[in-house]
Amino acid sequence: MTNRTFTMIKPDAVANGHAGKILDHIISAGFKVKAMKYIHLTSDQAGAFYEVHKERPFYADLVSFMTSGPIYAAILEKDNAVADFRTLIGATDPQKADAGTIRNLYAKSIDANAIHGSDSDENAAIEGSFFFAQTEVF
Ligand code: 3AN
Repeated sequence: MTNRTFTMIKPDAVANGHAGKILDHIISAGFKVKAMKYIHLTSDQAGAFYEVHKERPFYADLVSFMTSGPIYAAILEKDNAVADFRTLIGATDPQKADAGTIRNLYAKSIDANAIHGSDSDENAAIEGSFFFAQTEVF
């Protein structure tokens, strides 16, 4: 079934000049960009986006990292989008990410891990609508 996922190319990857290569990797794997924006999150926005992690010890560092520079946020479409995209990006910890995955190629640490991918269809819809109005999705 064709469906959607949500991604962010994170501040580390943008600052390191990897955003173009990562986007090419995503499109070459068969994902279509349905919406995209270049945005520098405020602390309030990043805090709200990661609300589910509020009690985790890394929450403050995560919010601080995600506001350290601009990101690309995007809605992507493909058959089996959520699972296939998680496979494409690799494990959260780049040391554990399979060879050839985006995190294996472009991420340095578990907190600065280059890219986000939704973990369920439900969260993909929630996260996509956090960033985009329906009129911005094509
Ligand atoms: P994923 O992005 O792989 O779904 P989540 O949802 O468990 O991972 O975590 C959200 C983000 O929080 C991760 N992308 C990573 O940047 C950060 N994070 C997760 N676990 C840790 C950790 N143990 N230490 C530091 N940052 C973490």
